[in-house]
Amino acid sequence: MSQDPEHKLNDELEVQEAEPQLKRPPLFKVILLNDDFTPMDFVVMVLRNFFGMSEEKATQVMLHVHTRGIGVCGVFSKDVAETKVRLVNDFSRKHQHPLMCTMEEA
Ligand code: TYC
Repeated sequence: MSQDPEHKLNDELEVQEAEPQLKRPPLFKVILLNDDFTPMDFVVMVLRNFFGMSEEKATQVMLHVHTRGIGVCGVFSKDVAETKVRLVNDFSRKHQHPLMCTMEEA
């Protein structure tokens, strides 16, 4: 048997265990901001079309944003949140409304 430390037998090898993979991927809140110009109907339409809300839920969220200044449209993975923010902002600009959608880590 070799005495060379580089050639240990298998049962003598030290094995470093992998760190447990416990971290879940971060989630992001997609947020709508109030402004004085975007029509309420347009905001309700955005919430229905981009966030799958019912008319009732969309109206409730729109009124929350209108009165409180800010509100959450939903919580998503980073990729999905980024895409929703971009689609909503592009859609608002296309219709010449200043509606602002943004995101923050949940
Ligand atoms: N404040 C707007 C108005 O009075 C309505 C509005 C609601 C705009 C929510 C943006 O995210 C918003 N027409």
